[in-house]
Amino acid sequence: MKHCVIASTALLTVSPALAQQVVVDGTAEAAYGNAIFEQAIGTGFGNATDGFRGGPCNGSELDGAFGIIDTAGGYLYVVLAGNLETNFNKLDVFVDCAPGGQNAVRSDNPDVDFNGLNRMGADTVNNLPGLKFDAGFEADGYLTCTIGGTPSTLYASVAQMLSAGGGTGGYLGSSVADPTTGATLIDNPALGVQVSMDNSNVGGVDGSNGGASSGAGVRTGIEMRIPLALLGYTGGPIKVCAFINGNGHDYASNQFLGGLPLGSQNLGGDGAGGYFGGFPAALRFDLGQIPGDQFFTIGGQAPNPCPTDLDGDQQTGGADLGILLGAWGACGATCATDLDGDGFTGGSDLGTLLGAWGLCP
Ligand SMILES: [Ca+2]
Ligand SMILES: [Ca+2]
Ligand SMILES: [Ca+2]
Ligand SMILES: [Ca+2]
Repeated sequence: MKHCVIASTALLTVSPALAQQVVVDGTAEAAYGNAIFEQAIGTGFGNATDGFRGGPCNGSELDGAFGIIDTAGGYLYVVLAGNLETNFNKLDVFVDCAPGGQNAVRSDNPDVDFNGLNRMGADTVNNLPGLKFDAGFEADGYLTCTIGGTPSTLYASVAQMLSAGGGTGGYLGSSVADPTTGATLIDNPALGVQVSMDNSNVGGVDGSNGGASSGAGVRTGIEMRIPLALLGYTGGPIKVCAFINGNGHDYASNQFLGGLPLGSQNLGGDGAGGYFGGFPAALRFDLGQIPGDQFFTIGGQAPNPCPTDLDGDQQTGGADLGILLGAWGACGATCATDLDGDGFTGGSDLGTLLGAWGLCP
């Protein structure tokens, strides 16, 4: 049993008006700051080139990870930048945010997504291993989503991952086009969870299947908002392991956040591209045996060092001033120009911008 509170690490500072700066629409707004992790290898599950926000998408890639722990508002926000092919491939997301949990996935967790979580777990009857995480990563919660059909529809489920198995979980629902943002949105008010998909990215990594490639610059993909209370959050940084998986949660791609080493092709079921299928123990690889961390950590990063750089060119200047003046007044949904978080873009924000004029620190 380990404890995920790391007292020496400062949490990301968030403004009280964060909810006005972050909308679950599939885009990492400025409030997310820089990517925590950027993908470095080409996808083995198809380079996405279609460019439709909510329509069909022909590839799956995970280009970058963004996250915010909003302790004031009570939510974890995560953006997994990239694409999810509209063929019902899966995005599997594991969250380590509390003491205990599962370093080796069990097969007696809640039955969600056609028992897909437990399909990845160990087979205790026949003594076969399941999916195992890096040392020190003990998942407490699980979220999976998948997209397909006509029109393209997103589906998602969540589950607890308790040290001794059991727990609760269930289906979150299917997406509708959000009337405000146009995003593909699943809103589950009973649990407080929202999941959105923006599949418009055509940049990021290529389809070189393990070759050197960069996910830098992509800020659209799957965005989720999960109540910290639902996660059993106990404070400190939160670790996330996310990867693209096959239809039946039984054939892992090479798109992991944090990433796999250069040259890595799809892990499949055995870690080397082979397939087992069946139930459970469809995945039998140990991420602890693969170099590097196949997870990323939210919290403990420095806050955005240059929030006044609204156009991302590493300096605060005339273009940023223009953006701020153009947004003058009550804040819209994605209000990066509301630098003091009071819900308005106004004089105090202008003063902050002018005071930061010049190159970013
Ligand atoms: Ca967003
Ligand atoms: Ca844990
Ligand atoms: Ca791409
Ligand atoms: Ca590893």
